[in-house]
Amino acid sequence: MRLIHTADIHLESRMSSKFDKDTAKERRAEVLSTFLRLIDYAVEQEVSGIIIAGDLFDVSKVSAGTLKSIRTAIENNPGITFFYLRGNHDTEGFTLGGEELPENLKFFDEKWTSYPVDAEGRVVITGTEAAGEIMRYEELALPENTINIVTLHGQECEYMQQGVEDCIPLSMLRDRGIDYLALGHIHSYKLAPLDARGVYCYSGCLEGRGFDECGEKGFVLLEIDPEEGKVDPVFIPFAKRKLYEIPVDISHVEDSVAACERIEERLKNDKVSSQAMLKIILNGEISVDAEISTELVAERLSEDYYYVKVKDETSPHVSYEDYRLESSLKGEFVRKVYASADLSDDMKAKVIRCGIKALAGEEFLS
Ligand SMILES: [Mn+2]
Repeated sequence: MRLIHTADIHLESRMSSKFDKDTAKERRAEVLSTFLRLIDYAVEQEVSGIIIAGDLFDVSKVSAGTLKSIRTAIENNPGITFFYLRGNHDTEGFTLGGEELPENLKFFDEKWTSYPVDAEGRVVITGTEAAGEIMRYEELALPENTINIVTLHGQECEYMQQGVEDCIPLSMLRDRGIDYLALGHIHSYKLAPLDARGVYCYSGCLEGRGFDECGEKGFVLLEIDPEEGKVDPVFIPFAKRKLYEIPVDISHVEDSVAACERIEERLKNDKVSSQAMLKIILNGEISVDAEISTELVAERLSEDYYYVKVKDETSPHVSYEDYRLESSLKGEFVRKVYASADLSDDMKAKVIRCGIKALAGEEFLS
């Protein structure tokens, strides 16, 4: 038997502070599309159930279009049961509007609720939406002889802690008969032992929604053998796009074109897909005379990659020796700043970089 464990899809997430308007809009459609593709995958792999361990939605008001797409996908696949545990970002979601809910959509509430997955009841999914309440852990009672999957949404902690929202105290879940603890809330995949019998796992999100969610994203496929009493979790990378934050050292580079070449070389070496979303951090020491435009670099790289953002974290380097004998105004300026006792070396370099640009008649930028 197969189950899927997913979480933190965050449908309809605005992402407006992360990307430009058009990219955010396209990304919202991609997140929904990937979730629907997950259901197609479940059909192909003959998966019996999909556990959604919280944060299916990101906003309190879900658009009718998104709700309808999800409802239809659930209704069209009666062979798959959807176990939907609401997280801190979810709202009433489907229950709004008073329409009858699909039979293959199961909810959890404040109390522990259990659902058998197979007809014989050998595999049972149990969950509560009140992960932060200590009482819930004291009440948990699971049979010894079934495969017990428990789902919760919150932050793993060793002990119950004050001030941690939706704290999941692992110490209270050990030796309670759990085979697989399907968690949501943390957006990166993590699988670790719980006790001698079981493991706990965060599936992570399905798609990265910003550069704080870089790397491989996907879900967990559970291969379950009820005869042997075995649960085998496998992480399946599934995101349409990967996000990367890549620091590139552009020391001694003099212009934007050369900077692009250095970056492209790095991206080719790292085998970064043209479908990726990239945040390039320029670092290293560059000459105060160098002319590097982050806008131009981003624009050029956008020809080859889906989305590129460039941040300049280089530090200016001044070869004072070059200016020592220069009789121009520029030489005089550099020598004056260099001789200043009140400025740090870094500040001197920054002042010189601005001054040289101003003397060249350019905008005073930084
Ligand atoms: Mn989340």
